Amino acid sequence: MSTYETLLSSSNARGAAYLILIDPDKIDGNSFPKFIQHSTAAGVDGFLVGGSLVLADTFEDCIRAIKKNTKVPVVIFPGSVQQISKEADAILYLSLLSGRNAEHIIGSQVTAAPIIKKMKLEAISTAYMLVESGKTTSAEFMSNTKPLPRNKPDIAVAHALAAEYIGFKLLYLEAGSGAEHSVPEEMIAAVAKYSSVPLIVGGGIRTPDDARKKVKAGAKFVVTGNILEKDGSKDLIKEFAAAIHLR
Ligand code: 1GP
Repeated sequence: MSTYETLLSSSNARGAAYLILIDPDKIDGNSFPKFIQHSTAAGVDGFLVGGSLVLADTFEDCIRAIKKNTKVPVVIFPGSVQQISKEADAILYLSLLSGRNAEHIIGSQVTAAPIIKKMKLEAISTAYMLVESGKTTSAEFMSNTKPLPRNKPDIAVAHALAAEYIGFKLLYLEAGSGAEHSVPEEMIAAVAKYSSVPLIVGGGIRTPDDARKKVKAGAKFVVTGNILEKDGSKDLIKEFAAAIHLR
């Protein structure tokens, strides 16, 4: 089974799936293996690894450390073409569809494609859509693109339909890491109504209750990052998993 199929089957079996985003710059080497183990025991369905900026020289070590301590998929969520490694199970092959910056729609993808091929890494084509969320986020600043207006679900739907017709395997509605406001439920519901492509939602989700709202609105995957850097306790992860898994 491919990693894409594994992720989808977890989401289908549980009603939705819970993904934890790991920023290699923010991990504490000593407690990290335990964190991965207890996250897995708490019911996490997969790990994403990456960031808008990865300053530390530990990207690959970080992936190895996760792989050593879990059996669930470990997928690269690249912030740049530097973030590619054969140690991962797959890579989200992102195209920043909400933006109009050709470099992030097709430029970096062309640079990365031969590297991914050589590594025999599974590429999961993902239409990445930034959504306005209050203050400027790192993703917005670094990509030099304008996010989708948060009060215009119809614009998000048009982008999602375009993504579906082009053939993307996943849609990612992203408020940005540490976003002031997460993606609005109205937008998630509108996108889920008109597009059958599985939907990932992330950015600024700080409570299990908020995570559940995203699932109820139509998210097939919910991602949390920052909040676990503040409180990475097994209890909180369990609460997130229980809120996201409808069954
Ligand atoms: C994943 O960027 C998000 O889509 C993660 O956001 O760090 O705010 O949870 P947080």
